[in-house]
Order: sequence, then structure tokens, then C-alpha cells
Amino acid sequence: MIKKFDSPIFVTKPALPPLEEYTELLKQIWDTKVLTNNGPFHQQFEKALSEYLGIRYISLFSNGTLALITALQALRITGEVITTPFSFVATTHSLWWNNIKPVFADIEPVTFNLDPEKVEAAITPQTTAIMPVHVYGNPCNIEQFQHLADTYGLKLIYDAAHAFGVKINDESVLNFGDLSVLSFHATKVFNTIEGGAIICHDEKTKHRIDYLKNFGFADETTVIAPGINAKMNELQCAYGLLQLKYVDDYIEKRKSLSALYQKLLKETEGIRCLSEMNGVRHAYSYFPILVDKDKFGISRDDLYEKLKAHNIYGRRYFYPLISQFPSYRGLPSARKDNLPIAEKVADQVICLPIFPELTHENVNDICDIIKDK
Ligand code: T4K
Repeated sequence: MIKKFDSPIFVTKPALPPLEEYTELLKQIWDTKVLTNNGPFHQQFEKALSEYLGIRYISLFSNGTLALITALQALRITGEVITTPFSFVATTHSLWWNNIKPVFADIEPVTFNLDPEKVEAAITPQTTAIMPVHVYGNPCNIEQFQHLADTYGLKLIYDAAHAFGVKINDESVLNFGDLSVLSFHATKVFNTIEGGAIICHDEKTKHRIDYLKNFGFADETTVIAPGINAKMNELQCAYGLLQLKYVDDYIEKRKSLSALYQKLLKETEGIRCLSEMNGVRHAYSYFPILVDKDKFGISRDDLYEKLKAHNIYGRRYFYPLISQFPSYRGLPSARKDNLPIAEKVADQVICLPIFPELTHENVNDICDIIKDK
């Protein structure tokens, strides 16, 4: 019997910048008393993020969900939007909050991203946009989605909550589609405690998004739209600026943990890891494995419980599928026979712990526990 961990190992643990460095920036905030509303740290952070990510325009938000909701408002999306059931609920909730009907299409068996062919088959005269997700940070089939958007006159909004720092052939994945949305939640590769952003490609759209996240104010007395309050505050922006100094180091650590998991699990019958994609700079935000009960001997849920018994708290992201939640399961597109691949993946997946503080020894122990029958 392999020993259990003395203290719990969760699926993730946020990386924080050095406290002394943060205290220095907090002193400046205490001096100026500028706490929010596009203050100096906000402006610096947007500029620094644009440079780091290799993008042109970014608007910071208080979280990724409000950024998604606002992205749909910014493009005035209505009617039906085709999206994936294999994501965090916020993806579909953002449609619901805009009174848009979600239409689920199935995912690809290799990347677990929305399948462009299934999307094409689901297009109706009411379809106005496609909302794919770069699940686990693996880029979607960008070319195919752009082709569909161009052919059918649809908008393309990427939920890029998992894709901070991800590049395809040296180009940020955020530069594709009409808009992309990031999350900087505590559980993400890059965090500002809570936070998010919309990436767009022209100045006019950025202005519109900035008005929308600030009640619709274009200037002191002009309100151009029924906006929301979704601004990021100065304490988070200062914290985010510091995080940017360390994020490459966080990603390097994740990369080496991911490589070790791959090496240790690759020969394990019934366990499948996702392969790295050619030409992609990954950020290693999650480490999902699929458990094939027939070959591995026990089910995903049994392995999940076994890990818990050893103080390892993996997570079944994304089980249940969004299409199975009460708000959505009545939709025709939510039927299980419409989403066979998503159903299968959701029944087999566990995300194993991965975060910069995790050690190689920890990964060795986790894999020993997985393989111990
Ligand atoms: N789109 C996609 C594709 C997303 O994945 C998300 C969020 C969004 C949109 C929406 O973005 P935000 O509005 O959140 O910015 C977590 C996160 O809350 C959520 O942000 C994330 N996706 C989702 C995949 O995971 P939970 O309920 O699983 O988190 P929780 O609190 O159980 O945390 C997981 C583990 O992390 C804990 O067991 C311990 C550790 N942890 C967590 C927190 C919050 C810490 O060590 N410290 C912490 O402060 O949803």
C-alpha cells in the first residue's frame, strides 16, 4: 500500500508574486488614493500585457465571465450561438445572460475542442456567432472556424480562458476571431486573484468595450449604451504587473511537470494523456488524463476516489457536460446522442494536479499511486 500525502494536493495552487514587491506598489496606491477607474496601474498593465501577449488591443475586466457577457454585447450578438458543451459553465451562461439560445455541437476526439464540421451542420438562419473554447489551452481549429465565419457571415468569439500565453507558430492564439476572452482567476496560469480581459483588433472596438464595462460612459455626461460595471481595480492591476515578471518561470515549471507526467504515464495501459500540438507554445494550464475502464481496470470515478483517499484532489473538468445542467438539458442540441464524443470524454477525464510549486517528487508519487493496483 502506497502512503498517502500528509497534506492535500489540490488540482492547482495559485502562484503569487513576492509580498515585498507587492507592498512597494501598494504604498504607491495608498499615497495617490487612486483605487480604480482606469488608474495608472490599469494603464500600465494593459500596455504590458499587450506587449507580453503579442496583441494589439486589450480591455481588462474584473473577471472572465463578465468579459464574455460584455464581448457578446459589444458585437450585439442575438439569436442562436453555436458552442461547446465541454467547458466551464460560464461559457454557456454568458449566452444565457444575453438572452441568446445556446446550440451545442460535439467536440473533436483528439483536442476536445469544438468540431468545425459539427458546427457547420448546426448552423441555421438564426445563428449569429460561434463561440469555441481553447480547452486546456489547446488551440481550436482556427482556420476552419474562420472559414465558417466568413462563409456564413458569422461572428467568432473565442473563450480563451485557458489560453494565456499560448501561441501558434509564434503568433498569439488571441489574434484570431473577432474577439477573445481571457480569465485571470486564481486557478489560472496567470492570475490577478479574479480578473479577465477581452482582446480585439481595432481601436474603435476597444473603445466600445471600454464604454460597456464602465456603465456605457463615453465621457462625463455621455452614456452611449446600457453598460455594466466590470472594471479591474488598481490593486489587481499592480499585482498583475508583478505576475508578468514571473509568468514565464511559472510556465517553464509547468512544462517540466507536464513532461514528467507524460513520461511516467505513457506506458500505462488504459491511461491517455493529451499530446502536445505541433508548432504550439503551450502554457500547461491543466494536465488532463482519460481513463479507459476496460483497459485500466477501474473507472475514472474509482481512480478519482482512490486519489482522494491518498489526499490528491484531481478534478473532473468538465464533468458533467454543460448540456446536462438543468438550465440547458431541455434544449434539442443537449441530447446525449448529439454529443457522443463530449459525453465519452466527460466520463473519462480527470485533471491531475499541476502548478509551479508542485515538485517532481510529488508527480512521481502521484503516478505511483495511479499505477498501483
Ligand atoms: N471560461 C472557461 C473555459 C473557464 O474555465 C472559466 C473559469 C471561465 C470562462 C470564467 O472565468 P472567471 O469568471 O472565473 O474568470 C474554477 C474557477 O473558479 C474558474 O475560474 C475556472 N474557469 C474553473 C475551470 O475552475 P472551481 O469551482 O473548480 O474552483 P475551486 O474553488 O474549486 O478551485 C480549485 C482548486 O484550486 C481548489 O481545490 C484549491 C485551489 N485554489 C482555488 C482558489 C480559488 C487555491 O489554492 N486558491 C484559491 O484561491 O472553478
